[in-house]
Amino acid sequence: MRALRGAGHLDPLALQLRGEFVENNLGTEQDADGSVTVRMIAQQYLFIPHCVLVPAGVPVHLRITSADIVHSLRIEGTDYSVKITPGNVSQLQLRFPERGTYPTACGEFCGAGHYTMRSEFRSVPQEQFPALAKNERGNCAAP
Ligand SMILES: [Cu+2]
Repeated sequence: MRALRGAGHLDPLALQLRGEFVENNLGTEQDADGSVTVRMIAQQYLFIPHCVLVPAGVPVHLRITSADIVHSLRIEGTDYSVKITPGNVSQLQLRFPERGTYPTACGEFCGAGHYTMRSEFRSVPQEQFPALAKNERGNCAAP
């Protein structure tokens, strides 16, 4: 098991290069206990991945960091909201009981493109969530 990084030890400029938030580690990962972990990056003016596929009704552990400045992720129609700061991993426990599309938006004014900084969670019945191989990550574009 990899050592946990302490808060403030992520280099925002090196997210694509090494560590937990490299590109092929983003998206939805199935955990052994049936829950899932979602890793995302926020940056001016988008969330990566842009669309996150999750199974309905299971615990979702969100881990998100920023590549530049302070943002926040708000999930519309829910109470879920989390502040995202560069150098740190913000965590949030989510659950989407119903199938559906949950639009998200940045809740922290972050510049000219702030109002276009949107993404979505797509919750599908568990049996429609694709079975992922070990080390595979799911997203809306997956078959
Ligand atoms: Cu923002």
